[in-house]
Amino acid sequence: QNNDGVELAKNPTRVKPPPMHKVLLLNDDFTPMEFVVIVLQQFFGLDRERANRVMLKVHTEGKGVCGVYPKDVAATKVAQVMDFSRQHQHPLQCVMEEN
Ligand code: TYC
Repeated sequence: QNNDGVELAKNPTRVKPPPMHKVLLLNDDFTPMEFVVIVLQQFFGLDRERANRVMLKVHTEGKGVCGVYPKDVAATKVAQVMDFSRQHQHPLQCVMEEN
Protein backbone atom coordinates (compact mmCIF):
# COMPACT_ATOMS: atom_id res chain seq x y z
CA GLN A 1 0.00 0.00 0.00
CA ASN A 2 1.41 3.42 -0.90
CA ASN A 3 0.88 6.55 1.17
CA ASP A 4 -2.33 7.44 -0.70
CA GLY A 5 -3.82 4.21 0.55
CA VAL A 6 -3.77 2.61 -2.90
CA GLU A 7 -2.69 -1.02 -3.28
CA LEU A 8 0.18 -1.37 -5.77
CA ALA A 9 1.56 -4.63 -7.16
CA LYS A 10 5.06 -3.58 -8.29
CA ASN A 11 5.47 0.18 -7.66
CA PRO A 12 7.55 0.96 -4.60
CA THR A 13 5.94 2.80 -1.71
CA ARG A 14 6.35 6.56 -2.20
CA VAL A 15 8.44 7.81 0.70
CA LYS A 16 9.86 11.01 -0.79
CA PRO A 17 8.04 14.26 -1.57
CA PRO A 18 7.79 15.04 -5.32
CA PRO A 19 11.02 16.46 -6.77
CA MET A 20 11.00 20.26 -6.79
CA HIS A 21 12.09 22.42 -9.70
CA LYS A 22 13.60 25.90 -9.66
CA VAL A 23 12.17 28.47 -12.06
CA LEU A 24 14.82 30.99 -13.15
CA LEU A 25 14.93 34.18 -15.15
CA LEU A 26 17.92 34.83 -17.40
CA ASN A 27 19.42 38.25 -18.05
CA ASP A 28 19.39 39.94 -21.45
CA ASP A 29 20.27 43.45 -22.66
CA PHE A 30 16.81 44.49 -23.88
CA THR A 31 13.96 43.58 -21.52
CA PRO A 32 13.10 46.64 -19.39
CA MET A 33 13.79 46.27 -15.66
CA GLU A 34 10.24 47.38 -14.90
CA PHE A 35 8.82 44.58 -17.06
CA VAL A 36 10.85 41.97 -15.14
CA VAL A 37 9.61 43.39 -11.83
CA ILE A 38 6.01 43.11 -13.07
CA VAL A 39 6.59 39.49 -14.16
CA LEU A 40 7.99 38.58 -10.75
CA GLN A 41 5.01 40.16 -8.99
CA GLN A 42 2.33 38.84 -11.36
CA PHE A 43 3.52 35.24 -11.89
CA PHE A 44 5.55 34.53 -8.75
CA GLY A 45 3.64 36.47 -6.10
CA LEU A 46 6.62 38.55 -4.97
CA ASP A 47 5.99 41.94 -3.40
CA ARG A 48 7.59 44.91 -5.20
CA GLU A 49 10.64 45.00 -2.92
CA ARG A 50 11.46 41.29 -3.34
CA ALA A 51 10.72 41.49 -7.07
CA ASN A 52 13.18 44.37 -7.40
CA ARG A 53 15.84 42.43 -5.49
CA VAL A 54 15.48 39.31 -7.70
CA MET A 55 15.46 41.44 -10.88
CA LEU A 56 18.71 43.17 -9.84
CA LYS A 57 20.31 39.82 -8.99
CA VAL A 58 19.45 38.54 -12.49
CA HIS A 59 20.70 41.80 -14.02
CA THR A 60 24.08 41.64 -12.23
CA GLU A 61 24.68 37.86 -11.94
CA GLY A 62 23.05 36.62 -15.15
CA LYS A 63 20.30 34.50 -13.60
CA GLY A 64 18.16 34.24 -10.50
CA VAL A 65 15.56 32.02 -8.86
CA CYS A 66 11.93 33.20 -9.02
CA GLY A 67 10.52 30.27 -7.06
CA VAL A 68 10.63 26.51 -6.45
CA TYR A 69 7.66 24.30 -7.41
CA PRO A 70 6.61 20.76 -8.30
CA LYS A 71 7.48 19.95 -11.93
CA ASP A 72 4.04 20.61 -13.50
CA VAL A 73 3.61 23.95 -11.69
CA ALA A 74 7.15 25.03 -12.67
CA ALA A 75 6.49 24.12 -16.32
CA THR A 76 3.26 26.14 -16.32
CA LYS A 77 5.05 29.21 -14.87
CA VAL A 78 7.78 28.97 -17.54
CA ALA A 79 5.16 28.76 -20.33
CA GLN A 80 3.14 31.67 -18.90
CA VAL A 81 6.19 33.94 -18.56
CA MET A 82 7.45 33.04 -22.06
CA ASP A 83 4.00 33.75 -23.57
CA PHE A 84 3.65 37.04 -21.68
CA SER A 85 7.15 38.18 -22.72
CA ARG A 86 6.53 37.32 -26.38
CA GLN A 87 3.17 39.13 -26.30
CA HIS A 88 5.06 42.23 -25.18
CA GLN A 89 7.88 41.57 -27.69
CA HIS A 90 10.59 41.21 -25.05
CA PRO A 91 13.32 38.56 -25.34
CA LEU A 92 13.12 37.61 -21.63
CA GLN A 93 13.98 33.93 -21.06
CA CYS A 94 12.48 31.82 -18.27
CA VAL A 95 13.78 28.30 -17.63
CA MET A 96 13.41 25.52 -15.07
CA GLU A 97 15.89 23.10 -13.52
CA GLU A 98 15.48 20.16 -11.15
CA ASN A 99 16.99 20.79 -7.70
N1 TYC B 1 19.45 43.70 -18.24
C1 TYC B 1 18.16 44.32 -18.45
C2 TYC B 1 18.32 45.82 -18.65
O1 TYC B 1 19.37 46.35 -18.38
C3 TYC B 1 17.20 44.07 -17.28
C4 TYC B 1 16.85 42.63 -17.08
C5 TYC B 1 16.82 42.08 -15.80
C6 TYC B 1 16.54 41.81 -18.16
C7 TYC B 1 16.48 40.77 -15.58
C8 TYC B 1 16.18 40.46 -17.95
O2 TYC B 1 15.79 38.65 -16.46
C9 TYC B 1 16.16 39.96 -16.67
N2 TYC B 1 17.28 46.50 -19.12
